[in-house]
Amino acid sequence: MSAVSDNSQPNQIHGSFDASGMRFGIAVSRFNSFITERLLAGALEALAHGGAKPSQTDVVRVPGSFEIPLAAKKMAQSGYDAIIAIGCVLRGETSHYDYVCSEVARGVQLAQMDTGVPIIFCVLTCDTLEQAIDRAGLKSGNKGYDAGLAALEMARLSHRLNAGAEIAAGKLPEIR
Ligand code: INI
Repeated sequence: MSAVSDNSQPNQIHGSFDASGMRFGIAVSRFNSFITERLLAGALEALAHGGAKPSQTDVVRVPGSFEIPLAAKKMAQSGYDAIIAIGCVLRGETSHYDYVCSEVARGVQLAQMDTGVPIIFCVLTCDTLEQAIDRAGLKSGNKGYDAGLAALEMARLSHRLNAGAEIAAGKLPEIR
């Protein structure tokens, strides 16, 4: 029986924040563009910090958050390494808010599970405009920037997990 050395450790598989060789797609809602354009700027800043050139990213605009899942899914099917979904839903006087929130979250998750491409969820769901402003670069940081970092990390991690067979065999391949 082969003995495993006492100090052997499991392989650690993780992403990184290096954009080299990656293509990113961003689906942005025009509804509440005062907020979503700030989130977009944050996401682009994070991608640039990862080394992404502007030509590595395509930005697609959709009317509202409800339209994000379809655009994100079509982008995920067309060769991007990660997608960022950006929207902002503000609670109104009717139940419309609840339908838009639940459908955009459900649709984005379905799209990423169907395609196997990471889709980062950067859709703010807030009770007030003030809460949204805080999360779009004021008191609570910029959630778009956080989404950009998540896209970098998940794009790389996804490539590494796609090479899972070789990793399982202990042969770490040249992973881009
Ligand atoms: N879309 C948003 O992105 N945010 C909102 O706050 C919002 N509200 O409040 O109505 C909103 N509605 C539009 C919706 O996303 C669709 O574009 C529309 O219903 C057409 O399908």
